Amino acid sequence: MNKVDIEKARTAIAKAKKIAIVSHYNPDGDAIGSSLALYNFMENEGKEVHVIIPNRFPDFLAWMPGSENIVVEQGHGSLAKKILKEADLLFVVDMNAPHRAGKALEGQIIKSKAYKILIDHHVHPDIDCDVMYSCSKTTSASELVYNFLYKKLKYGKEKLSLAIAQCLYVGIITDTGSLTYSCNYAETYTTVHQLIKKGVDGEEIHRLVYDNYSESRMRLLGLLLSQRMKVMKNKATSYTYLDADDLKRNNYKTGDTEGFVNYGLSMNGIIFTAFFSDRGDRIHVSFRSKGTFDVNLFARKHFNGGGHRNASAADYFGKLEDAIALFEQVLDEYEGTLY
Ligand SMILES: [Mn+2]
Repeated sequence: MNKVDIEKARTAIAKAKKIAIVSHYNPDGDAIGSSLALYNFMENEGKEVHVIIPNRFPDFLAWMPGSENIVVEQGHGSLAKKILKEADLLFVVDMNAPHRAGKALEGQIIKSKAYKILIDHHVHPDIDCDVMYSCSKTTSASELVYNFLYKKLKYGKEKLSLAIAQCLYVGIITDTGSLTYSCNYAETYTTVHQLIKKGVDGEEIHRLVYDNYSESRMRLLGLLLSQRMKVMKNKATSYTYLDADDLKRNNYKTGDTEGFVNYGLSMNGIIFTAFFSDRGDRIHVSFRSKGTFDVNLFARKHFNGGGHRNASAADYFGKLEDAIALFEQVLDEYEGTLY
């Protein structure tokens, strides 16, 4: 963000009366964390503000300050539409293109006459906003919200409430596996230092987020590791999958498989992994890698998806076995780079 953008953002916030904040489909800790941090900030500024997400967020985030007021488009379509129509300022966070907010919200975001500000950490933003704060060399959208408010726009630290700090902290730890990947930035630890100083209890938040799993998640994880993992040591690659029947029999709920993809990468000798899950209307695929193998490029080239160098995702419209077959087949192209 240059000086002009910073001034534009400052003016837009000062003038705004009704603010909407929107984030991506299958919202994760960073989507909810960055949205709610902005929500709590704007509410303290006396604004009328709403967070809109396309579908349900995972239960382990339901303790977060302001989460009780989140509007879920799925099931509350007309309310979401009204809020978006009336908003004079729209924040788009943790997503780089309107379609990431799902079919129903995509058109409404594009058509919205509100002043638009993007705050995101995915590469190649493909969205038309008045102010674009996009930076991929950072842990999370939540860290960017911190930078946006307290470094770029220079709001005083007295405006960093405990609630805001908790939301930002959740976003940072959930997008980095509790600061184990995508986090080699000195600046991140300075930010975390500020959040802890504000009173964030990192140990308690870790328990709330990670030691709060549903029985269905634990059953699915057991099945995944024991029967749904293929390891190709000679290609430094593994993959895991869950078919529609697996999910149904184990009472899958949104968020249950969050982070499952990482298990395929946590073996020695493996630098690339994918996790396929059959969502009925599509196969959702997540990719992870260690080091320089670029899964953003991989997802773009073969699965019409995208994301970051070490973490990306895509939706495959077809059968699970065809998605897996395509994955195995294209691995041959990476002899010499991957293995
Ligand atoms: Mn994120």
